[in-house]
Amino acid sequence: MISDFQKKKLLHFFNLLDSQVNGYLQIDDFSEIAENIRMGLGYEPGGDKHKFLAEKSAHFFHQLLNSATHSHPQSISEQEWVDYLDNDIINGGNEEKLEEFTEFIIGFLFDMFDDNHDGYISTDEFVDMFVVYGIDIKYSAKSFLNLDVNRDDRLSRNELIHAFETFLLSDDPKQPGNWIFGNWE
Ligand SMILES: [Ca+2]
Ligand SMILES: [Ca+2]
Repeated sequence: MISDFQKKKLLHFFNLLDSQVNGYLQIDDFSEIAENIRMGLGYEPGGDKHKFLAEKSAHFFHQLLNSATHSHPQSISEQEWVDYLDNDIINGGNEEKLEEFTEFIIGFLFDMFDDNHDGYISTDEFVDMFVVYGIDIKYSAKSFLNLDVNRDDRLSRNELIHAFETFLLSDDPKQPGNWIFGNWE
């Protein structure tokens, strides 16, 4: 069982993925995100960049749909999301599955936000994530500093993987990794 603190973080994560705010993760949430990134970065509709974002985003959702138990054919509810992460990923007792899921989430963030494909999330790219997901921007600097362990002003894949694992597993509100998606409080 996850703690109330962990649950709070998982719901924060769910709420940001649920762009259309209807309590379900559905394909529209993910096409909207691809579209918002496209507009934010000024890419042409239907162009290669847009296609890349739209395909990666749709693929991400379909992978989630394949992994989580869900009662409606094309949606994952808030409770189903929490149950999936709690029972399968966090407390499933399968280290490999946890690693795979972490790679999957961080891979998705890189596909969406590592705009210059240098293998790092810069401060600007990190701010893009806040804007696109409607995360309160006033926490972006604090969050970035918490995640940038080696203080080189960019977030590596390892820094994000480490943070995301903390976000999922830790029951300590003081851990810096809790800040990967901004203010969870
Ligand atoms: Ca980058
Ligand atoms: Ca760094």
